Amino acid sequence: ARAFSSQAPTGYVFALSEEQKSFQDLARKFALDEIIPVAAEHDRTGKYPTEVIKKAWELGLVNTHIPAEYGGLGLGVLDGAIVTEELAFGCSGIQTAIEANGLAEAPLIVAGNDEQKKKYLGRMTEEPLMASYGVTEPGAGSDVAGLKTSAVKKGDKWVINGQKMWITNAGHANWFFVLARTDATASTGKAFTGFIVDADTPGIQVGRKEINMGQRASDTRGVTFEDVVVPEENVLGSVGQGFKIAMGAFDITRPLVASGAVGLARRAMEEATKYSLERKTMGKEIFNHQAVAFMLADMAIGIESARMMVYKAGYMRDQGQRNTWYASIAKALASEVANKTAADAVQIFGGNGFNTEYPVEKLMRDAKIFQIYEGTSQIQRLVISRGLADMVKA
Ligand code: CS8
Ligand code: FAD
Repeated sequence: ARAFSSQAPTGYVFALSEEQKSFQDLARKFALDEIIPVAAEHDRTGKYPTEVIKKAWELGLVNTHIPAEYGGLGLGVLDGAIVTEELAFGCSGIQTAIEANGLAEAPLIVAGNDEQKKKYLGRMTEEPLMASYGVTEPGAGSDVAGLKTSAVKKGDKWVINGQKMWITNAGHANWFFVLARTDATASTGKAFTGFIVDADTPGIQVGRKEINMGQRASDTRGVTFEDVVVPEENVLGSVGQGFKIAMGAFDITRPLVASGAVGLARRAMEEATKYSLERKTMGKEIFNHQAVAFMLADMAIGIESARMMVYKAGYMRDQGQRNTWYASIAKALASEVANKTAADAVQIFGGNGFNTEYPVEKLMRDAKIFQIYEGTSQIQRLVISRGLADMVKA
């Protein structure tokens, strides 16, 4: 029997491993040296951060969860969350561009066969390429089952027609994951199929870069598919399985999106704390007005709790446990913490907070999307409340 020792953890383990700490240090240094100096400029111009992504790719900070047999580092979701928090601390627009690769790759990790993984994940580790996850459409975002893009089998090929909207990295993608309806009458769980589609396939038209409120370094576009021919070998999993594959991807990426929100919130908290220790009113630093100090304390409460949920949701996925419910809790919580923290940081900066010369107005604009993409806060609550009903029924 194992001897009980105070060194041997018997319950929850809250410590990061040495490897996790070294990734955290690497990503933190990268954010400070390479992201923060250029973030405001990318925000202002909307220029895609190709150079930053290339450098991050060289250091292994992109595509972190591609398995080792396909050339990646094979990091877990929790490991990825540690990296993502640091990148988002630097700029969540640049972090989203990087993480959208992880989202495009997730359906392949969930359901791809060896050939598909070798071909499409392998190339991501050989060159700094981008990829996109194409599910949302102009008429269907929250209601994935309402999407209209269709794929019809013709001989040994599939022909895709339809329109996708809000696709991150679309203007730079080498390939797309595309979810399309393949059965007009089957139930949701059997009606859709996931495809890997090379971006240079004839019939694909990528729209203009959308001008968004925040995360302006990231590239978001509509994509039209007109008689796009895809070979049978690019069907992911089996025909009809696509909805579950697309949802399964979120089990990996919602904790990571939540982690991005934590990183943004931590940046806002640090900026606001520094500022509050310098700015004086009524004869003292505003930090020493309790109304201000308590706003900062609330930021810490939110950030520490949200990070715990991120780590738990990531850890569960890494252990092979179903984490959908926890991923939704992490995503809903972290995105709300990010929005409250960024708005309060602007408040603490006063008039300066409203000005583009200071860093916090960008954080407030960047924060909003965390409550919308990868499932809105309402959709997370739908998942969470349905889970509650299932628990009571079980
Ligand atoms: O439609 C679902 C939903 O999640 N909607 C939100 C959509 C969303 O999150 N979109 C994000 C797009 S990507 C994006 O924004 C990128 S942001 C930029 C990059 C950022 C950096 C990473 C829903 C509303 C939750 C559910 O829809 P319903 O139509 O009610 O379907 P259900 O009845 O729940 O499910 C149908 C079948 O699917 C199975 N299912 C559901 N969830 C899962 C998971 N894994 C596996 N299978 C799943 N998680 C479910 O069990 C049903 O199967 P049956 O066999 O029919 O019983
Ligand atoms: P709608 O679904 O029309 O929702 C409108 C409002 O109604 C929301 O407040 C919503 O919460 C609420 N609502 C809807 N249904 C319900 C319900 N059943 N109960 C309660 N409230 C409800 N998608 C991709 O596929 N790939 C990407 O890479 C990608 N990147 C994105 C990047 C950006 C910058 C943006 C803006 C979006 C991106 N998206 C992407 C799409 C994103 O996931 C959707 O915008 C999001 O899921 C919401 O869908 P919608 O915009 O159609 O809103």
